[in-house]
Amino acid sequence: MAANGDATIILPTLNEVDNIRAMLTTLTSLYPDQSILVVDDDSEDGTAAAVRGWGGDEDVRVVVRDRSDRGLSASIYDGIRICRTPYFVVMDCDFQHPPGKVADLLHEMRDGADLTIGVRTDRSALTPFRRFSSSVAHVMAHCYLVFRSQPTSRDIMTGFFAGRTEIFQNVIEEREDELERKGFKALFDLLKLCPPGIDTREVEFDFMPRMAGESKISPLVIISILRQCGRGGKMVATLVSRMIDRK
Ligand SMILES: Nc1nc2c(ncn2[C@@H]2O[C@H](COP(=O)(O)OP(=O)(O)O)[C@@H](O)[C@H]2O)c(=O)[nH]1
Ligand SMILES: [Mg+2]
Repeated sequence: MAANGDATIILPTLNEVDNIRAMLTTLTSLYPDQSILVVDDDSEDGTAAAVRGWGGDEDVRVVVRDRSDRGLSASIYDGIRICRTPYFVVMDCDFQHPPGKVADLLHEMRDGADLTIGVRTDRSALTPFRRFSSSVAHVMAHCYLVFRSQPTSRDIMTGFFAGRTEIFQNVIEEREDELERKGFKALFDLLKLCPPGIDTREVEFDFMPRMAGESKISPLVIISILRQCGRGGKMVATLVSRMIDRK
């Protein structure tokens, strides 16, 4: 990636062929100097081929991951790991995170932030059950972060955030064993494991409805969050999963 911009926009994808071209067109027109890295989990629908055939822009790359290691968080960590710009931005490729808001995240980063979190204000695009489970998961995660004296946020469950690459590449390398690679909420792990004194900021945005396709997030996301809450959380998550399996 030879872009002269200072950021890489990381787009994790799983079966997003109906969104990816429009997202690339939008991002490259808004941010022509920045790099775009699509981290695809070997989608069956041709998402990676769509990126390759998109127009040959050398600042738009796709990495296809091995199916045996499928996972949203794992894709995000791998994207950050190979990022070559001072900043990175993680966002969905389904237009739920407004592309125009990337500029606001990067503004905070250039102003000295180490981590800038996109906080969802209007969540009406979520079903009531998703809203409820997201709130419960947020409270659990928030208590855990406060207990460990780590930075927290008004929206730990968001998938829209920007970070200083060097800091988070170190976290991912040095704390690899503590990352929940199969999880959905990478930001929670990064908040848990980052140096406690980092400069963390927030930018508000309205969470939009998906442009096309369907959500891949399991309604049992709460169990996955529990798994991210230390040894005790993992034990409870295992118990709950067994109870559900028995039904
Ligand atoms: N690489 C990868 N991307 C994923 C996976 N699951 C979801 N995604 C992508 O992550 C983003 C958020 O997923 P989505 O299903 O929209 O979650 P929601 O917005 O919480 O309903 C989208 O761009 C998805 O294509 C996965 O297992 N691997
Ligand atoms: Mg989405």
